[in-house]
Amino acid sequence: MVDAAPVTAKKLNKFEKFKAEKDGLAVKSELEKFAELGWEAVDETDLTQRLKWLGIFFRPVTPGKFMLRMRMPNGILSSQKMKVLAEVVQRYGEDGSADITTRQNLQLRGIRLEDIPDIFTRFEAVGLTSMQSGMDNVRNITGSPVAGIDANELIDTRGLVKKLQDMITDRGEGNPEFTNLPRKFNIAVEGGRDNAVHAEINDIAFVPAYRDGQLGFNVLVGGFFSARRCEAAVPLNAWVEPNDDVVALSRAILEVYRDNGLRVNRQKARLMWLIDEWGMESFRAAVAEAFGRPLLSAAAEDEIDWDKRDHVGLYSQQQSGLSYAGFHVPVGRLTAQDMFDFARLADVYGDGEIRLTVEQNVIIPYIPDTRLDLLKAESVLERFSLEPSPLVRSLISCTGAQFCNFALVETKQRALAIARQLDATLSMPNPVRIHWTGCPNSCGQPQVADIGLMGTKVRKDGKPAEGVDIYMGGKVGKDAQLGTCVQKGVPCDDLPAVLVGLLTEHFGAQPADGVVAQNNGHVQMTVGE
Ligand code: SRM
Ligand code: SF4
Repeated sequence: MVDAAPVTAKKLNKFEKFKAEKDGLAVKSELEKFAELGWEAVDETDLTQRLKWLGIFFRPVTPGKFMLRMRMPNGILSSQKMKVLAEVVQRYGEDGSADITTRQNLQLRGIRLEDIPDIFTRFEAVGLTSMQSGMDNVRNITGSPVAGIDANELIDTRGLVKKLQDMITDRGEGNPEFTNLPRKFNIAVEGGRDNAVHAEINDIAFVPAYRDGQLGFNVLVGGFFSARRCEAAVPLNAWVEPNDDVVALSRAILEVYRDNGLRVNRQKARLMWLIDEWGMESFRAAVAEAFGRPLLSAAAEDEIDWDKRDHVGLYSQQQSGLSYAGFHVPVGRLTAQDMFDFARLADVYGDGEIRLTVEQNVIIPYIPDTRLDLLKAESVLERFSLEPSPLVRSLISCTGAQFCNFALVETKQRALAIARQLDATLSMPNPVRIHWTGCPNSCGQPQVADIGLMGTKVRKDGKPAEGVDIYMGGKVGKDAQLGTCVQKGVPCDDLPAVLVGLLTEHFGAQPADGVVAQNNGHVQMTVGE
């Protein structure tokens, strides 16, 4: 193995320096004090950085109104948990809302620091945690949103994902073993045939594969997006049984990364940079050593052989007589009332369970088929449709300028307005996956989209304006592939017309009934329509 160059304290980047001075987890014992002091009096690094170790994000865009990022292993929560989260959001009135994230998780908005001790007490009572959900920690661990209910599933990932989270966070208490990684870290465990979790964009991904007739997981490593570089995960050439070995191997990879990952340049600190520096063979050897036994070589092929499903609509479960309902949540945004409504639907129609998807939607499982007609008559479906129009259906958006200080453009509201406008004008043979992301950090995953839109600054009519770079070619599910940038610097005001062109040329869009085609069959759409 190539030794990583010794890093002197002087060479460490500023994040490494403040982490070395005081671990992020240390602020856990100071929350009461911070609550008494008020946010203005909290040390700046504690306020703007270390609190993120507990999932508490200071928002420079809305100072004093924090974002709280939860953990939802495998995207699953109970109606009881959802009600607690809704109550938290409700107390902040108009400032309170929640977003379903691209890692099948929830983020709460409008939170006041003085309420955090009480909020955490309520979380503990129902088994919720926000521990280690930000900064140099492992993010929410994703799994198939239909684990345990999908008739065609290969491995039920729910228990494994929960065990992984418990290991990494010491059951939500905070685990100092893994609070000082060189950078953020993503793990996904796929148990189905359709790669519902976007395995290819995770630092570690487990994908189902048969080895000598036995079902387990092939392991991929190093997938990530950043402003500087985006890479799909590559095979570790390893296979594990679907048991505690998943946890042990993840621990081994995390230890190797923690102890050897590059910490000088933060832009080159994600796992793939270490794999590049060492070469895959040396990396694999180090992982095997940490694992404590030789790694089994990967199965020749994995079992991902379906197109990716979005789970929106009604579907039969593997349990006979039961169905799950996939509700479309426009750009993932929920009010407190919406959260109470989903909790009620889960209690009244299902068995109290709620699931979230990486498409920022909600699934309610275990609905007796005999109750489906009643469910379909619910007025909630006017907001959260089971049959949304094709472009709105597959729309994803990151947070954007409303709350995120990295954002170069407003995303969610604009994304929704344009998609609705296009749905009204075009007839689409199939849904087209449009992903919006407000800046090159790529939280909205434009590289996995049919059409990805990445916020940028442009000039229009000689004046600065909001614009996007356009990505195309993202393929998900079987043989997933990342898309690439095909057009730079399109002003957002011109975007509807540009999208009509792309949708017509590449995705079979036709003018909707009553809309007149112009320009050689293209639907003409003018700015501000
Ligand atoms: Fe992200 C940073 C939001 C998924 C890549 N991301 C941020 C911050 C924390 C920046 C900040 O402090 O403002 C954003 C918080 C804004 C806010 O107020 O909501 C933010 N990221 C999000 C979410 C909420 C987008 C969404 O609307 O769904 C997603 C939360 C997931 C979760 O539940 O934990 C989110 N972020 C992603 C993903 C997608 C994924 O994981 O599939 C990526 C690309 C994949 C990856 O990480 O490899 C992503 N976020 C980033 C990066 C670039 C990382 C890098 O290596 O450079 C940053 C910036 C950073 O870490 O320095 C970032
Ligand atoms: Fe913020 Fe940029 Fe991430 Fe969007 S992509 S949430 S704008 S950091």
